[in-house]
Amino acid sequence: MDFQDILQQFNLEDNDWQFIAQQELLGGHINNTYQLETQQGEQVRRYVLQRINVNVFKQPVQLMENIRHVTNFVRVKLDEGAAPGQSTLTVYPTHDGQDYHIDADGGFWRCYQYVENSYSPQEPTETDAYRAGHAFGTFMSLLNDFPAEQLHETIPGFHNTAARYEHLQQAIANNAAGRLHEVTEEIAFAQARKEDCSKLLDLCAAGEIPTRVTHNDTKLNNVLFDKTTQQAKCVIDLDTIMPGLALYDYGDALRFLGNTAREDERDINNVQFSMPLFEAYTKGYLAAARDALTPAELAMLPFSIKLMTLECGMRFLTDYLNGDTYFRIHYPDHNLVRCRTQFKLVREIEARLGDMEAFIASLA
Ligand code: GN1
Ligand code: MG
Repeated sequence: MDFQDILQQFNLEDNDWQFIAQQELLGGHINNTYQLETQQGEQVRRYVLQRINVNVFKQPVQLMENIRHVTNFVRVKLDEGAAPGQSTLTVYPTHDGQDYHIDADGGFWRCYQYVENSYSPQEPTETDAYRAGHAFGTFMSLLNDFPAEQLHETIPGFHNTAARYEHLQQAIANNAAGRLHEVTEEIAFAQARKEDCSKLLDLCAAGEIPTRVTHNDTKLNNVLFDKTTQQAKCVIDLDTIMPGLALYDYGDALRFLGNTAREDERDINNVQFSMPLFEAYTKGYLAAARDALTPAELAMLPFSIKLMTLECGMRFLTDYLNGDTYFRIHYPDHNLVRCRTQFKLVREIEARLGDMEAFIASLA
């Protein structure tokens, strides 16, 4: 892949630059991400070049339009001083003013400014958790008056857990990869929780919880921290910004952050749910977002963690049954390992729902 050639398509600060280095960033499961370094006069500048996975994101042009709208909207508010210390992603246009470049093989590329002096915590402390919660809560509040009708639903039903359950049933019926006999226990686990899958959808349909503009992929590594201040400063990975529920973002964040092990830990004995990290994240989130939330949303916070974890586990299981066509894997049973960590975590969360509810009530 000639990264230099692709970078040349974008209108960077200075068009007279020398290519220095490239490095693949391997964190995500969907897109291909590369960090590129250039020399511009005295300055070294870094960029993030991403090839969007168009098998997953079937409407990449609309996806970029969403990102353009949202980052412009957030930038205006930040410039007005709405959230000191926060920044947002910067998309570079191409020389002909597009937000993307399509290469000769049909590869769909975009270019972001690299967020300098940043990191994402690998073993988050309670302080990190509080700050991540505050950053995602702030992000939601900043988008509270964003005109949601301007957003394209680039993956319809992304967090529609009932639909995800049906996808799993289809995968079971098809047994495309011939793996059904390996996952009897996991299937029974999901089927025993079928009724949970429609709970938030029903509350939404009944008008008890509102649709908002949500991030939909609030893993801890989607918020960057500042190396100097250790504050959370930039919410990234805006690919799934769509109309959704605040509870999806809150629940998904704790699905990831609350897990004491990695998302693909093979030894499920290491997979536990951390109450201290839950408490810290929740405090930070509510400090920023409480005023925007309705009583029904507040009441469902603990349940949303369970639901998002169950949903993610079902998605990994579905992909395993389908023969790994969606998530990038690094070994043959990777999706099964991921599914098992999620289902173990669901059990852990179920055992702590009452404690979590009591904690949230104690904050009121
Ligand atoms: C995918 O690619 P990444 O890491 O941002 C997935 C999320 C899952 C996550 C599980 C578009 O996110 O929904 O929660 O993996 N993104 C998409 O780690 O499906
Ligand atoms: Mg993502």
